[in-house]
Amino acid sequence: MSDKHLTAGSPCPPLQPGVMRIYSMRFCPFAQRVRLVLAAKGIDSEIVNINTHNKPDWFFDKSPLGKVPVLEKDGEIVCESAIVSDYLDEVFPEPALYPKDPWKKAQDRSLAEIWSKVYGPMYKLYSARGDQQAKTKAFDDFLSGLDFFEGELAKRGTTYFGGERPGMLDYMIWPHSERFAMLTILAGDGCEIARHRHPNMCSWIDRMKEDPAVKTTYLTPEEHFGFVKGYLGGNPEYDRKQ
Ligand SMILES: N[C@@H](CCC(=O)N[C@@H](CS)C(=O)NCC(=O)O)C(=O)O
Repeated sequence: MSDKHLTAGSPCPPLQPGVMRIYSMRFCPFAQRVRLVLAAKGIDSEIVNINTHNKPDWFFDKSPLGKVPVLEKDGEIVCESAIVSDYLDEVFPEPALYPKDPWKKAQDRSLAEIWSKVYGPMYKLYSARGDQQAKTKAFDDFLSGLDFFEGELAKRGTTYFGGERPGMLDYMIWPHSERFAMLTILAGDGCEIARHRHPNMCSWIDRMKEDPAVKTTYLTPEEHFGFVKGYLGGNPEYDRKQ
């Protein structure tokens, strides 16, 4: 399947029986979560990219909220990145991405929700543009959100949130973390995370970049910036290769 993003007017590609299809978008961090889980487990699937600014009408039959990612199989759908990822983990148990202990598993799922304390302010920083006060507030909130994860990693005393290898929580929070390096390009000097405040998170980022699943979905800060710049200007370039 071509990785071109389908827009209004594009026909829906025919679905083959038994094939798992993911509706995705190259720059969507939530769709990237699912693609990371697929890569970590070596799961075969078909990726159909959707232009989320100009969606084909039929996409709303797949995704009532109109959002990617969506998993479709034999005409049935499941949406929401965390739910799709958990489904994949249950059906393809190797390698296990969650702790066996139900309490610890529930805690990791809570942390994946708490991650919005990091990416919420990040999105505000994207849209603050020239408003210095909004920018400072968003960046402070972003750093405070990150403090929580810094403390959690220190408490666990492991390289990854998942232990000695990345687990589900690592893959749920990686896509936004991959975009941290773009913040300086987007919002200017000073908008970067510093090793003196977030030493564990900085080392975690370095180690995650070496993970084979991360490598398969990785985009550079410049590629992310190119998309976000177009998005903020009302003209996101979904298909552009840098
Ligand atoms: N909570 C959803 C968020 C997904 C999401 O926000 N996807 C964006 C792209 S990054 C989207 O499809 N937006 C299109 C729209 O809102 O119309 C998840 O985790 O799957």
